Amino acid sequence: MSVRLGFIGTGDLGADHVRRCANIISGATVSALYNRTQSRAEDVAQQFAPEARVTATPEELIESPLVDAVVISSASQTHEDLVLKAIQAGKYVFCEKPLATTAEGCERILHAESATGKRLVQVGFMRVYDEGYLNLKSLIDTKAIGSVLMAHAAHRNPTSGPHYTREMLMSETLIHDVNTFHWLLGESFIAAQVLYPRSTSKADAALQDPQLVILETESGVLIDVEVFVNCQFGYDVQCALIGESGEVRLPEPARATLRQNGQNHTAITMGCKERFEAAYDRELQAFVDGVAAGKLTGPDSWAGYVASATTDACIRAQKSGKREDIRLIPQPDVYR
Ligand code: ISE
Repeated sequence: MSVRLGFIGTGDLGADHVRRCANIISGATVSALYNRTQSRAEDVAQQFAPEARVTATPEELIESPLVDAVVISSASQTHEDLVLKAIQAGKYVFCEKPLATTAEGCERILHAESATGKRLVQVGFMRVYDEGYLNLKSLIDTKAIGSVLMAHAAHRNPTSGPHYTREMLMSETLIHDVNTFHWLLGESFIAAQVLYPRSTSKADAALQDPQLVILETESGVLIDVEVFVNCQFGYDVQCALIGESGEVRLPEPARATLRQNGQNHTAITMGCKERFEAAYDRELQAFVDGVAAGKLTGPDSWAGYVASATTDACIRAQKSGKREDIRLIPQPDVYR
């Protein structure tokens, strides 16, 4: 039987998720849509799922008997409330990152979900489904480079748009790298520091773009991440880990090289939807399969909490200019 999905938020990424669940994911049906601007939800329904019901409120969608599971891609500030409502309704929920805008918000979700005795939430950290990252993970897990000592990463976007704030560099962008290292290394972080290189003239000076984040893990691995959201040239994600007996490096996405006019070109993707297209397909397939089996397997609320507790510390470090400690609450049993 097909899993009937209700989508809250049908903006750019939300509409893309509707498209993939209607056309690509097996075992799923798009049964309901909600968007703050209703006409947008109607257009997306028209395009990909004409049979789906467009609801007047997100609550109506969550409570609808037509919906088995909820997919949230609305604005980050709405996530916590909507996830809590889905948990209250006893429904599985896929929520785009961040799980909540603060670690305290994530804690409220951890409490509500763990009180039900089972996992209901999957967080949209799509990189853990990317083939290149999965390759890194298996090399690290099989100790191909021995114990990891340090890592270098870069997270670049071509442009950020006028709405982007200094804090969002941490809570919306860096958060992916934080979750990636949490998953790759299987450990959390104890401290964060933020350094400011010379700012680009191609973004508002108040953004202070780019920034360099230093994270320290529980076992002492040091990680530097360049976050640069107005690099101009592409959506570019880099990651290398150095161990006692070697280095592992994230491969570039497979793209043919073009030799022409005395040059050798390889295209760089320009956005996350293109760079991580296959990973988005796999994460939603995993969610639908998890709902059908009654057991979710993707990134859980604990991963969402660790990521937000860490980016909260980075935001404190942006302001203080100091090394900020990261302290986590005990991990509830349901996430072990
Ligand atoms: C956006 O929300 C994403 O999730 C992208 O992956 C990230 O690169 C971008 O900086 C965020 O704004």
